[in-house]
Amino acid sequence: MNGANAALDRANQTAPGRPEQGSGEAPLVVLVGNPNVGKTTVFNRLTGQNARVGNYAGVTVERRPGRLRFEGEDRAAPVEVVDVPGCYSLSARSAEEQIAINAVLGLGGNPRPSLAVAVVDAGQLIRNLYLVLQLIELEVPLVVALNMIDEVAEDPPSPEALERLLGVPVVATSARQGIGLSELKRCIAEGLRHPPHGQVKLRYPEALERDLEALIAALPAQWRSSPGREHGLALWALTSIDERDELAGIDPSLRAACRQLQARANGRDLDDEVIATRYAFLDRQAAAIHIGIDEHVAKRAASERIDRVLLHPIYGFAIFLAVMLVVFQALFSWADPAIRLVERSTGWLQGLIGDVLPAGVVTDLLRDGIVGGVGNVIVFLPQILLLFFFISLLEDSGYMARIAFLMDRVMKSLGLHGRAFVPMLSGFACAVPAILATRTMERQRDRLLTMMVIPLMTCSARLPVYTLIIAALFPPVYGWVPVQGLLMVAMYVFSIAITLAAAAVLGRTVIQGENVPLILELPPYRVPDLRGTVRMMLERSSVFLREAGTVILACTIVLWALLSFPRAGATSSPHSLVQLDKAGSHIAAQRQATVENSWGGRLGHAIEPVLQPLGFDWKIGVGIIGAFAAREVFVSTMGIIYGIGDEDSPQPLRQRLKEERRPDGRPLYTPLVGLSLMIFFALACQCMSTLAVTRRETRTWRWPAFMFAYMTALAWCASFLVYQGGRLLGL
Ligand SMILES: Nc1nc2c(ncn2[C@@H]2O[C@H](COP(=O)(O)OP(=O)(O)OP(=O)(O)O)[C@@H](O)[C@H]2O)c(=O)[nH]1
Ligand SMILES: [Mg+2]
Repeated sequence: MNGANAALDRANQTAPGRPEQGSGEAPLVVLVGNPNVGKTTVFNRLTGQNARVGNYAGVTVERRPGRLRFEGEDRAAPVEVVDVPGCYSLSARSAEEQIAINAVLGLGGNPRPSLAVAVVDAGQLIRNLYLVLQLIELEVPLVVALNMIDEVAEDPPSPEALERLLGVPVVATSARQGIGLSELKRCIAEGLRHPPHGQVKLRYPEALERDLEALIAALPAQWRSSPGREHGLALWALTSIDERDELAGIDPSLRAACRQLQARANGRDLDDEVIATRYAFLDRQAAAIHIGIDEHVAKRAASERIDRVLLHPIYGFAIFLAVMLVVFQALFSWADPAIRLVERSTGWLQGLIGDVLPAGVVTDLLRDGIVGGVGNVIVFLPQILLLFFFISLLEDSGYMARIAFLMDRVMKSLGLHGRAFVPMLSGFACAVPAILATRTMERQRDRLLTMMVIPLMTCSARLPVYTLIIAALFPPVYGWVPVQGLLMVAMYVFSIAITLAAAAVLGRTVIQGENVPLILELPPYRVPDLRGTVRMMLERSSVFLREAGTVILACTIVLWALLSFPRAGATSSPHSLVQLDKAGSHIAAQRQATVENSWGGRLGHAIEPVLQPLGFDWKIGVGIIGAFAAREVFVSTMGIIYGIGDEDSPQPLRQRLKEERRPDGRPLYTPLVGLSLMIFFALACQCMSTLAVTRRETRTWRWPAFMFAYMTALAWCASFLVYQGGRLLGL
């Protein structure tokens, strides 16, 4: 017996909603609803979790469980609550909608929930109720959360009327403001005790009803239940099962029956008959549930007026660039005091360690490896926090969705799926969730193509590297031009351009296929929720610090060891040291010799010939090797390399790089080297987690291997062109 049938079977044998019968297993409540109606916000409120929320469709792409406790109520047993991706109906096609449907119906190996909480947007009730009708037809025990009630405060739909219409409990909520949630919890508790079933009976066309009878006869034995549910299942099968669906575990004879009906349809559009009947019913009821139309029209008109400017082909792009410039200039100037503070404290700590602890390997490891290496990465925490602050504002206001919409024209002209840009934008934060976000695309080909190019977007791990290079090698302003901010924007624009170009090329060669039109829904503009923003910043900083404390720390220690052993004296010739007269520079030179003669130094020298054409020396080479584990390791490695030589006067790393000279007194690192290095980091595939998640999502090593190869080759070639081109121009 396959998974789907087993699940439905199990559900049919045990009465749903009687969790006490189960051997102590927690009852399961699934949150379901259209995209962007606030399911995750409700989920966070019910469980106290911090799941990601954003003002556009398709934020949640995974099934996420949590625990609900009814404080002070008779039910002390925890209840499992599951948040799922949004879906417009139960007959959906994309991978992420499939996750939602499996969770609600208990298909694909999921347990069947004891209760579903349908979250609906009070401002878009008719469209949202379509899904609710489907759930009722399938006799899913249901409670409705009439969410976003704050947005329609002047003329709210009536929960009582809705309750009468549907026959299930309806609670008006504002998940964002925390209104109506204890009432919702109470309803959930009650619903688990006495499963509420809806009362809607739709009249489908005669011919369709006859088709349904044929399908009911073909339902597998395990799906037999009440006549109402069988009717609902037949309807669901008719509109969901076809050649292209990816439903796992559907009974073959049911599949055959569906195909036969669809083939015999004779020009009738079966889907359309079902959809039209449901909408006709909802339209008839609109007046009864007091759907206030006027206010929404006014609100929408305001949104549209703003959109006329922000989505304008010229002003729209200009504003987008201006917004980016402001964000990145702010990233530099606002973060700077905090960065200095962290820099000073690491320097102070290094000095302290040197003073307090006796000289030796352990002290060196602590001072140069751990504090010097990881400290140089933590320096960037303020900036990462600011970046996430801005991303959160852009997402929550609804502007991110507009950027995606703006880009849609460009995307189409390049032959790309319009939806691909939303995951690409989340690549600004991190490629890993961005790759998961490709699940919103229906076709495997579009997903694959998008996944292959997402790591080219400027993720937050590149930020420390760019900042270090820009701050060390470029002036803050030139005249009145904000050089550093502009350069950063240029790096981001470059990454968008190269991502699109790579997708266009790959889409015509390695991953071919024709495009499908985009249906991108623009969310209404909303005032960003600062509580959520702050929570997200806290969460991101804990992720960043955890990574700094684990992966980066481990890599840094390894690199420190590579760069510190074998120790000087054993390898450096005594003659060269005798010539140095001053004791201080003697020691410094000796330590630099240690680094140069260490295993790491030799490794750097060994790969220097490959990197020299790009303008990089062996020190950068060592940093690049480390960066293949995680990009930030580049910064910590440079911190070690430049820290080992001079612990008497610890200086911020960017200061050190700025003052580094060649023997003839010219600066060692020129802006051209910096540019070449940034281009390298923009393009090279230097992230183990990205490769791992690509492997997981594509279920083969072929694609991550391809990703690694093409990106790294691209990085080398582009840096080569930049450096050699710059040299030819005399830079
Ligand atoms: N005004 C208002 N906004 C809300 C409310 N609930 C959620 N929001 C906002 O609506 C947007 C979407 O919220 P999410 O919780 O991410 O919605 P979702 O249904 O999980 O969305 P997907 O995961 O994309 O399907 C966010 O900007 C929230 O801040 C509410 O009750 N009132
Ligand atoms: Mg969500």
